Amino acid sequence: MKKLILMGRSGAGKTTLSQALKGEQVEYKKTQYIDYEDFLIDTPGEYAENHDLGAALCLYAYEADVVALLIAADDEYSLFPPNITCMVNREVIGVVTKKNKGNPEIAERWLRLSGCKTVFFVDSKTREGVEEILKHLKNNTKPKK
Ligand SMILES: Nc1nc2c(ncn2[C@@H]2O[C@H](COP(=O)(O)OP(=O)(O)OP(=O)(O)O)[C@@H](O)[C@H]2O)c(=O)[nH]1
Ligand SMILES: [Mg+2]
Repeated sequence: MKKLILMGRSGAGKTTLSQALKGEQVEYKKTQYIDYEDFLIDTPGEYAENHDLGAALCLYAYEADVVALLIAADDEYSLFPPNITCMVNREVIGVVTKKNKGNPEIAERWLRLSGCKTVFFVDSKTREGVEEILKHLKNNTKPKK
């Protein structure tokens, strides 16, 4: 199983997605610090929202095999600049959360503009699309050390 780090603004749905990926009950819990457990690294949205803290996210990316950039379908803007994925030498996937709300196509376009080649659509509350991400993490073979 590849290790995944979740990045995105506060409220994008990182913690809810991590609960769904782990098969836990979905319940609101504000992320106060970088939460490093089993195959998931959950980060507080403030790290993506603040330029200086954003540098820490780049460093944490090296602790993971795959980086996920999250945008909710009902977000009004994207925090991620074009081609930001080149900041890390890890696979970067895009995840559109809250896929049954707002405009998932626009969120997908923002993620692709930022450099994500693969984009998943999820609703972590109903678990739609969650299995596809798990399959993606299981299918990829880990690079040899
Ligand atoms: N319907 C729906 N609601 C979601 C989904 N993901 C998250 N939410 C809701 O959005 C709110 C914020 O979700 P969180 O998972 O706490 O967001 P976060 O990105 O971890 O936020 P920070 O910890 O502040 O960085 C919660 O009320 C969730 O229930 C989703 O896929 N579908
Ligand atoms: Mg959180």
